[in-house]
Amino acid sequence: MKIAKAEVFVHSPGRNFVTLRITTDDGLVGLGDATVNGRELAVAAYLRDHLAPMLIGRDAHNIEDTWQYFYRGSYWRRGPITMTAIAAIDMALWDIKAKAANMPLYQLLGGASREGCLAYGHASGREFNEIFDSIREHQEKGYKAIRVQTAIPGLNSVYGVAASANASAGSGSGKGASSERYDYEPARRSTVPVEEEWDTRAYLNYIPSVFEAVRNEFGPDLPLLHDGHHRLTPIQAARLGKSLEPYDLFWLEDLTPAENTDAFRLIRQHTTTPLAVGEIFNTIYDYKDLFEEQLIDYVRSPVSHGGGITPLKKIFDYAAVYQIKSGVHGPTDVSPIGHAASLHLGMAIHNYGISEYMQHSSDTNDVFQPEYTFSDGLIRPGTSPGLGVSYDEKLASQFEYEPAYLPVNRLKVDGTMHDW
Ligand code: GCO
Ligand code: MG
Repeated sequence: MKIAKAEVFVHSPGRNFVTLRITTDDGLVGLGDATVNGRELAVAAYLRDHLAPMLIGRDAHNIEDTWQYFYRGSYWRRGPITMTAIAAIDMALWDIKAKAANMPLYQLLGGASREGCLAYGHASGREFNEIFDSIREHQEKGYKAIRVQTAIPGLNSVYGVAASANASAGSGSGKGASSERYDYEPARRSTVPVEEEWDTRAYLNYIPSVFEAVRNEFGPDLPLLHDGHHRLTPIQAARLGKSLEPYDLFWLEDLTPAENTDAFRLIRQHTTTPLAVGEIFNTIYDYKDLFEEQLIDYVRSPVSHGGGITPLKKIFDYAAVYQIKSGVHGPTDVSPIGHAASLHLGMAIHNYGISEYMQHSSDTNDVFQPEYTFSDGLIRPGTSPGLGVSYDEKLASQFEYEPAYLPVNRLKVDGTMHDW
């Protein structure tokens, strides 16, 4: 089963996605998600110009060897662009192998360890009542765990907070729904990023009151999560973890800039709030010390940014040694192919924890036709062979790529560039 074709598509059904399609000489097709939000064309070029020609003629069955060939063989290892490109190849080859075996992918990865994968949704609001409504809306849609993000008094806009109350989760429909989603998850279409302001003191002082209000309104049972988006220093993160302990969070995510993993030692000394990190990590080496010193509780890497199914399975197995679980990144900039890949892996591993699941717009779903379903808090993969996702190239080509960027932050007090 030789690889005959490797094509790269960059289109924008709802938002920008980079998609790899590998076809074998016997006609099997595998899909890979190569999307890096705001840097799409860099991955597309890396794949199209450098990796795709080397794929032609390789045996599509030899997934481990192909992964090592691109990881070890390139000399230039690691990094989000490289690893996302390799991840897309890996995903597509697993899709093909599962189709050749006539099985949904999770069967090849060890079979189902659970009925479905617990998912959390995103609630947000500008003030308490809006947050409560958004939580209720998510509960009505079936979510059993909810991330809560809030506006901060004195700041114009805060990343991760819906611009309007009706821009939160939902199935959405038509192009209007897609553009609303841009406000919610602000990768705005523009040639330069929008600039937002940030004030850590205001954030730290305000946030405990939000979780106190949410707990008073919804009681002790609802699992609540929160994302810090890398904006704190280690001691500020420690303070946040400690101040939120009375509200029993499921996790606090990305409190400090991710490259300084030493920060977790300090944070961990001060708080029992569980910690999640890794959505911008791309190899096992990013996690090694965090695992061995038991400094985190959840691994955030999705298949698409963690190098593929092949290495992420190893990362999860390594995490299991330390009772650390998966908590995979699942925003809308991970395409349905990437979601499906993480989902199949999540079905199979023992140490599954939770997945983020922001629902895609109808334009996105029309192009990718994902088979997975969401109900009663769980996402379930379909039953068809492979990943259970397809790609309608003709429809996709109607949505042209347009540059879109995450916002950048400057400190409100003096305009200094701040961390993501
Ligand atoms: C999350 C995130 C996202 C990312 C975005 C980057 O869902 O937890 O932090 O909102 O910022 O996916 O592309
Ligand atoms: Mg995050």
